[in-house]
Amino acid sequence: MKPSEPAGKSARPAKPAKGNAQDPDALEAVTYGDQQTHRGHGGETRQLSGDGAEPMTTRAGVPIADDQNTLTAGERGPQLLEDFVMREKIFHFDHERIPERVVHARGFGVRGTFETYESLSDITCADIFQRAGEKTDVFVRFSTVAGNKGSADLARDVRGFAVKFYTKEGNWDLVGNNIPVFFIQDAMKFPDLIHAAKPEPDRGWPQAQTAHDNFWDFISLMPESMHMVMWIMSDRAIPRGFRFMEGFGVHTFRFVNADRRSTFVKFHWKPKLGMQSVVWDEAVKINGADPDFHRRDMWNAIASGNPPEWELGVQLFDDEFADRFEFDVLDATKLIPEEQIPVRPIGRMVLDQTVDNFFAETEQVAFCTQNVVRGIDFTNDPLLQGRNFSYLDTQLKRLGSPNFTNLPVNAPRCPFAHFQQDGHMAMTNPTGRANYEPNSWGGERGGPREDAERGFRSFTEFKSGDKRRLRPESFADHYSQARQFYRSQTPVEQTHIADALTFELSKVETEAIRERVVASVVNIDEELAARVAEGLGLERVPERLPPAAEPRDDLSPSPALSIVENGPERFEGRKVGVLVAEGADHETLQALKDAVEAEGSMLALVGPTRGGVTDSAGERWEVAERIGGGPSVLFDAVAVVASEEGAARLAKMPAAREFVTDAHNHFKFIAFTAAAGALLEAAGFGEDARDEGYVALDGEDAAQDFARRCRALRHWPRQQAN
Ligand code: HDE
Repeated sequence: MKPSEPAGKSARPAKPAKGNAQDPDALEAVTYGDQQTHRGHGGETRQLSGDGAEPMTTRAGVPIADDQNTLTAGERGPQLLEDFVMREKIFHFDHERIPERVVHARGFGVRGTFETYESLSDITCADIFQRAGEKTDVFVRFSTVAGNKGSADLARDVRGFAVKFYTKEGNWDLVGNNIPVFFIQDAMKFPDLIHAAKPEPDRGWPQAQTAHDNFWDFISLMPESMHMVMWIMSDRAIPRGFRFMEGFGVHTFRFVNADRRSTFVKFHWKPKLGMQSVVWDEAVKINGADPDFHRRDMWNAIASGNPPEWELGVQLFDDEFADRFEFDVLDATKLIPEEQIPVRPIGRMVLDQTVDNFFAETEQVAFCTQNVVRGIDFTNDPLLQGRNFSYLDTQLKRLGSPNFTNLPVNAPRCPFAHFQQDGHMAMTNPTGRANYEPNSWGGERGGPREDAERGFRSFTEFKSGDKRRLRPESFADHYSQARQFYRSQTPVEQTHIADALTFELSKVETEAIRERVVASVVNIDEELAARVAEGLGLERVPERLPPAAEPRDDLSPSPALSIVENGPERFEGRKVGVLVAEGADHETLQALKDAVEAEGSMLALVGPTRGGVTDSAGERWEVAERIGGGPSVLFDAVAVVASEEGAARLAKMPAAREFVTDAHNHFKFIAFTAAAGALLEAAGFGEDARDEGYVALDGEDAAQDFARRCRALRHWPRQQAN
């Protein structure tokens, strides 16, 4: 394999053009050479000269003289079977696809480094956590769950957050999500859950959406899913980008130290840029305007030298806590509130490299929950145990060979040696005489040996019992934490949950299903159920579904569960979209750019053409998006900078009016020059309709004030005022 190239090597650094922070992915200057490979008429192809390029070859390494025309007998004659160049090319093309992942098909992978803060040798002997400052390569794949590989990024969905650590003692895969709980308690129900969420089998839709009968039918009959349902109806399911998401290992794992002492552990990833989500209407529109919004956001952040960063934190606890905790720590539909066990930061991860090739890495990366290393172990969580079978199994189906660990993205970066051999694409067969053990061949011929000292040993835990199919009683409470989650949200977020439930259930055609879900919600919060019932036009709130265990009312709210409560302190890493017209005021544009960049954010101009605009001082600014192609949903905050004449022109453009209308409806901060007022008015936001989220760019510090205000991300009082 080619050694991995440093970040940004393939994507050229951004041109220092004013006002446009986007990496233009500049092309090298190209010239048309005189190396014409056409043969006769019709087959004419303009070739780039490709100075210094290596010769193109077949897969057998034979240089190719003509990549344009098939071998034929005579100018207009039949093609010849002997044309191995053409046959090989088509043969390989025919086999380019592999099965997409049955879940998490749409993903985006990036590379980076994990750095350990301090030695954790007292709690785990995992090599990665022994030395402060230890750096470990990682590969991370973010994903949505329900949609196909080509679905849109902003689906209302859980996001996968899978991390492969290439440690010095083997690969450790922490295959998590951006939500700390799961729908089901037993892996046995996973195929049902996914079937219900995916397109319905007779009609083949909907794509990447849970807003349909089958999904809600299943949910209404599986009360254990209701805690997770609160999360997927919340803003967590429509993140602003991967960079703004938390990640969770979900299950309770074990750390095991050198003395074989075990500590329970739950893993958390905390984004340095803080959490952020979009609003639903915005998500729907982003899917149309830029279905690749999340992957583009990540790519651009890395290419522009702003790699995203997360802290890895752990909640550590012992048997005594597990016994006294209100719920079973083996139940993946429950979390441990951070207020009960604080998250202790143990390291940081910086993702600073895009992949060289999407298929080779992102598509072929094979995460396996079974990949744990010495010092990290499983618990008896039935979901985790089921996953340990599924992930290995699924790789064979997708990658087609038990040798998938030979692929560079999956291969350990530490020495490895075993007697496993052969199979499709065997590349690392043992080389000595022995391919079995025990053997009496010495030295290199004898091959590897077990290592009782350094080898992985399962934590010894005594368990016995009758062989039965039984859900533990301790898993029976399905509603208490759903209620705790809902009550830990701010009113703004509670409204989003009520709206999301109403939206999703409105798409359900069968009234009985709609009612059954609301009947289940009654167990969580009656007021929420009443809001949804009203939104659906139900005559009354249905009788609650009888719960398996009475929901508790005594769990304290957990502020850590709210996104709005835990907003970032800075506007860093965000993007301001500035709607401009020719002749926009130079000073204002410059002040805005300086202020936004001082916050660590980017400014992108949206103008009449991609050709750029000239400001009042005659200076040329690059335009990142054409009006109509760059709606305000693509930005975190917006500004309108235009002269009177320019604003009058903008006011006549539906896309420009919509730019402002959407920004207003999505509660964004809106800065504007006095002259731009004409556009605001045309969009229906005359002076009387403007709230505190509007910032007039009139005074000396106005631009700075705007940038500071943007730290709140959205002007939520506008939502509350509606
Ligand atoms: Fe997965 N899951 N899962 N899952 N999962 C897969 O493995 C499965 C679950 C998660 O970016 C599959 O390689 C079962 C929980 C992520 O490549 C498959 C159960 C959590 C990814 C599979 C679960 C996850 C997957 C499909 C119930 C969060 C994407 C392709 C017991 C902790 C990894 C593949 C990537 C992928 C099975 C539940 C996260 C089919 C049986 C809980 C992030 O093996």
